[in-house]
Formats: sequence, structure tokens, C-alpha cells
Amino acid sequence: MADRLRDATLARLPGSVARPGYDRGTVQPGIVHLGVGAFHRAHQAAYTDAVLAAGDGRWGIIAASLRSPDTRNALAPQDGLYALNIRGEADQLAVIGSIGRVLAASDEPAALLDALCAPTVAIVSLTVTEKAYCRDPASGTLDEAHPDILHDLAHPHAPRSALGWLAAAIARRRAEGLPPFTVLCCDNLSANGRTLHRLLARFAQLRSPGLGAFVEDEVACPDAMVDRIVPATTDEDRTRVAAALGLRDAWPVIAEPFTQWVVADRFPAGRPAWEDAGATLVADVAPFEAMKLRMLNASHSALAYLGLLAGVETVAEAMRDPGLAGFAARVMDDAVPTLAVPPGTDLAGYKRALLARFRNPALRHRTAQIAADGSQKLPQRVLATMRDRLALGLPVDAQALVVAGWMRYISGVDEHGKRIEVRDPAAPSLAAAAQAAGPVPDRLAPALLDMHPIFGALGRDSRVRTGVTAALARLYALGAQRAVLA
Ligand code: CS2
Repeated sequence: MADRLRDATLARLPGSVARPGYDRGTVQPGIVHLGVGAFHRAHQAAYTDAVLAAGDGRWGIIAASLRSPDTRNALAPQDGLYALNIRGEADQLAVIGSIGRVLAASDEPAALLDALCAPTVAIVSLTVTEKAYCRDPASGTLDEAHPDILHDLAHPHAPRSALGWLAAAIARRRAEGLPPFTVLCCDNLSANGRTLHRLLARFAQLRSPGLGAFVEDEVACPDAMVDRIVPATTDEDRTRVAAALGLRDAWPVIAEPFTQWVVADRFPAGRPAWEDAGATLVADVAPFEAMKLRMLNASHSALAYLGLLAGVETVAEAMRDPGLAGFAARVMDDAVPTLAVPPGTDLAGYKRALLARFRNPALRHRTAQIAADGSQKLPQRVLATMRDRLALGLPVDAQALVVAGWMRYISGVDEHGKRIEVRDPAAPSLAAAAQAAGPVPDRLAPALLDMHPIFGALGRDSRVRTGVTAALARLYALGAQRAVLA
């Protein structure tokens, strides 16, 4: 079996593979990243790698997973190195060196807290997925009954949640007289920085009013829009990448060529010159983020639910069905009247580019991956557009069909009678509601729309109740591929 990718084997990579062009040994940790999944490694870590390569060695990353030790186990024996495989018309490989150390919070909690409290650390960034913020998705406020929040309030020095870790580190830095770090949310929430700031301040306040006020006044949480399609790595990918590297990499990441990062320029403790690596630093991220969530992520979710119900495995495959592809385009078009055009952007061009990205045949982005955690994703992707369209007096049939697709997914059986493995933090209560209602549109739609933390007041709106019930009836009667045409 081939040797493992690590510092000592880097020189053996073939010339075609890009690699860290800097001395990793002299890099200081300036960033702690929580949630070291594939997305972070294909996105922020790659931008930061370019900053290190340009000669600013203050911004090495210590990356931690809060749940599973798998990534630590894969990357620690590789000195944090891994391959980023860009797949499009051409195939490119680069070994990324910005992650100097990988931790698993579950078995190295003291090391993680020390890292968060290192004087050189100026930024803590996060990609922990929507559900890890312990918020009510409809209102964006802290779910104070969340088991992780209750746990972390009872055990503030042995936290489980991202909020718990941030608060523990901010409290210790404050006690030690160190300035706080800037907290950079890189998840697909709306107003992600402002939302995180609100959640963190509330959590800190529940710990102590003084800490709450400190977070409120002293901790900066800039907004950021992050974009790159990153399908989960498969064993086939591992084999292909190892063959190209001539070395074994336990966890390479796969991504599309496109990448975008729009960040609010509010970093009181300093930041890397990410703009030199292609990021856009702006005063206001809001229009970029709304465009991305409501055009890209909304149509992604549409393809995921409707495709999955029809038995379609990947986004590229869904895009080969003219009905589904047309529906994705319609979901994008429907968002447009609700959007402010971000500076330097043309929404028609953005849409064309999105459709081309979705068609990328080299990516196997599974509909099941995108369908997961819908209760946490639909509010900012689809329901926000629905609410704004209703306020503008515009029809909401397309959004209703996406919601209906999610509801049928929740029912746990696809159009071919095949069981769906529903992945959602609210799966138990959703499944109970779906089971009590049965696959009967008139009962299933209202039962799920009554879930207030997901739908809020929108679920009570008669236009929404009528529209979603009708869409669900169409979906059961015709199947997804025909329902999108009706
Ligand atoms: C996807 C996103 O899994 C999902 O829900 O919609 O991860 C999407 O691929 C990224 O946001 C693209 O930037």
C-alpha cells in the first residue's frame, strides 16, 4: 500500500499537484475553526492557504470537530495535510497546508479550550451546519430548551455545543485579560453573523449577565456568504486521489471549480488578507447572502426533495430531467422580485451560472445529502421568499411545491414505495406528526405547517395552507416529475 500524505512525503508528489509553497513549521495559529468538515477544507482553509503562501504566516488554522473524532483520526497522521480535488472540465489537485493541527473536542477538550485562548488567535470561524446553532429556525432565537444548551448551562466548563465552546473561551480570555476573538459564522443561515451574535449573547447572558453584556458589546460577529459545492467524499474519490498523488490520503475533499466568499469587513482583532486570495470584503453582506440562499440553496433543496422522491440520486442527474431543471430555474426566478441586486452582480447571469454549476457531470452531489436537515434549511431558503412574495401579492405555487416535497420526504416513503432515511434533528416529532396524519395531503400538510419553530406565523396563513395542501395533493397524484409541470 502507498505511503501516507504528510510533511515528510510532500516532496514525492508529482509536479502536477500543487502544494504548500511555504514553511509550515514557522506558521503561527491565528484562527481556530470549529467544524472541520469537507466544506471548510474546500473553502476557507483554501483561501487561508493562499494567504500563508503569500507570506503572512500569522494565520495558521487549528481545526476542531465538536462531534466525531473521524476527521482528526484521518488528518492527524497526515500533519493536517489533505488534497483538494477540483472537478469540472479539468481535474485539479492541490494539497492544502493551512490546517496545522486537528482536534476532536470529545476527547481533547482541554486542548481545544487552550487553543481558543491562545493569545495569537484572533478569529474563531465555524461551519457546524444550521442545526448546531440551537436556534428556532423560524425566529432565529435561541432554543433554550435544546438539550445541548441545557447541558452547557449546567456544565459551562465541559461544553458540547458551539455556543458553549465560544462562551467558555470568551469567559476565560476575559478573565485572563486577553482581547476577545472575532467570531466568523460560515454556515448558510440568514444574517449569519448577526444571528450568531444574538444567539451567543443570549447564551452568555444565561451563563451570567456580565458575560452577556460583554458579548453584546465587545465580540464582533461579521456576516459572511460562503459558496462552493462540496459533495461528500466517497471511497471511489479516495482511490482516484491516491492514484493521482502516489500517496494515500484518508480524507481528500472534492469540490467544483467555482468558489465565492463575501465577508463583512469587521475584524477588530485583525484578519488575513483574504481579498488577495479572491474573497470579497464588503460593508454589507445581506444582499449577497439573500441572493445565494434564495436562488442557489432554494433550488438545490427543490431538486433534492423532488429528485429524491422520484428516485433521482444526484443533482446533475436531476438536471438532466427537463421538468426538474425547469423547476429549479423557476425557483430562482421567483426569488428575484424579493432580492436587492448585490453590487457588481447581474441576477440573470448568476442564475445561468448556477444552472451550469448544477449540471456539472463530474460531481456526484447526492440529493439525500442536500435533503438532510430540511427543518433547519427551509425557513431561510424557501419560506423567506414565500413570505416576501405574499407581501408583494405574487403567487407562491413553486415554494409551496418545494415545501410539499419536503413533507412527502418527511413521510418516509418515496414514489416507488421505497423507504427514505429521513435525516433531520426534528425527525422524531416530524415523523410522529406525519404518521398520525398518514399520506393524506389534507391532513399531512396542516399537521406539519402547525410546527411553529419551523413555519412561524407563515404556517397559519390560509394562502400557505391552501397552496401547500394543493401542491402535496398534486405530488401524491402525479409524482414529482409531472407535478413540476402542472
Ligand atoms: C446544499 C449546500 O447541502 C446543502 O444543503 O444546498 O451545502 C450547498 O451546496 C452550498 O451552500 C453551496 O455553497
